[in-house]
Amino acid sequence: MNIGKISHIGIAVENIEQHLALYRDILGLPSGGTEIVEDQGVKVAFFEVGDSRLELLEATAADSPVGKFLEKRGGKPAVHHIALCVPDVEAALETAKKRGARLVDEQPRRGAHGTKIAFLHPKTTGGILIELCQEN
Ligand code: CMX
Repeated sequence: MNIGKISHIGIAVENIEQHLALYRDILGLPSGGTEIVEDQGVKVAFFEVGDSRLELLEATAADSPVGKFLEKRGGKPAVHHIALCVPDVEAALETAKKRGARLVDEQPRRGAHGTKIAFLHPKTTGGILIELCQEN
């Protein structure tokens, strides 16, 4: 599958603004600003950590994946997914499927910053939502 590195770790929060004090001010991580990803029903904020990033995810609709995830946890922030960099997301999906993973996305979708992304279902990945992410 040729995984290069961790692209980012997604953390679900109810309100991104309320968490800037930690990630931007206390930890002092450089921020890439915020972006709405319509396709995924989220507003995201990225913080650079070396070559990888932390991604805060705020739901833009209650029935979106992040909205449902937070509702189940009583609104408490929690790690939502781990994103792994792959050079070719279509090829990685095909390999993952052949090796027994259930795909959430049969075809890649558009992620933040123009990336191509696709998810593997947590039911077949030990309860951890894994995103495959092609950054360019
Ligand atoms: N991590 C681990 N398990 C998760 C999960 C997550 N992030 N999200 C949902 N689940 C689990 C639920 O706990 C539930 O488990 P149980 O059956 O044991 O209770 C099960 O998956 C089904 O949960 P659900 O709330 O009924 O949700 P759906 O089946 O409707 O959807 C999923 C689950 C994974 C298919 C959906 O969340 C999805 O499509 N995720 C991929 C897209 C996404 O998460 N986008 C947001 C991020 C976008 C970005 O980074 O840009």
